[in-house]
Amino acid sequence: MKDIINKTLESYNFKGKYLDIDAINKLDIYFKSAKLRIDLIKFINEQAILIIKETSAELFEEYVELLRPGGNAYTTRRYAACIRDLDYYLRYATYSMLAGDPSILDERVLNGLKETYNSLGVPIAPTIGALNIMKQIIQKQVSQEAQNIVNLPFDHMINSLS
Ligand code: CYC
Repeated sequence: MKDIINKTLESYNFKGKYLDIDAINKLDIYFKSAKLRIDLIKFINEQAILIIKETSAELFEEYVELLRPGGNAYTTRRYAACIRDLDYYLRYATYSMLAGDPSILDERVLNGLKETYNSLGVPIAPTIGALNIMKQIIQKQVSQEAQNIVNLPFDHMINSLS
């Protein structure tokens, strides 16, 4: 799991260089956004259950067939797995928002996920749909500045599954 600080230091250490102005500027922006990131993830943590509820409601409204016999979220076990997956996405997204880096998502969520989903018949398009819905639900409730922070993990997960 990496954040923007250790990723930058690792790269400059590897080159054996002092941090240059690019690195300093990047870290300066990151440190200045610290309070915003903390407030944002605090807000998301408090709203997590509602965000997941709303995401699943919109997802199953858009893809009703998932809940019908033959659908991937049909049966309580699969429905619960789907809600659990939504919770994973949201929780790891908050870690990544705090870190300012998406590598946490690669390591903990995305590596091998597409293959697992394909082998279990979990449809990718509605999963991407759910990530977009979740992103928008959060975007609607936060400032413009916070929206940029929210974009990073969701766009990263969406791109990785696409
Ligand atoms: C299953 N989701 C799974 C499985 C994994 C994950 C590994 C297979 C094992 C299991 O059932 O638990 C995902 N596991 C993760 C992730 C992490 C992890 C992300 C990182 C922390 O440890 N079905 C739908 C919807 C979608 C869905 C579109 C919800 C968005 O129709 C999800 N995932 C879904 C379902 C299953 C699943 C239904 C069970 C599939 C089955 O067993 O038939």
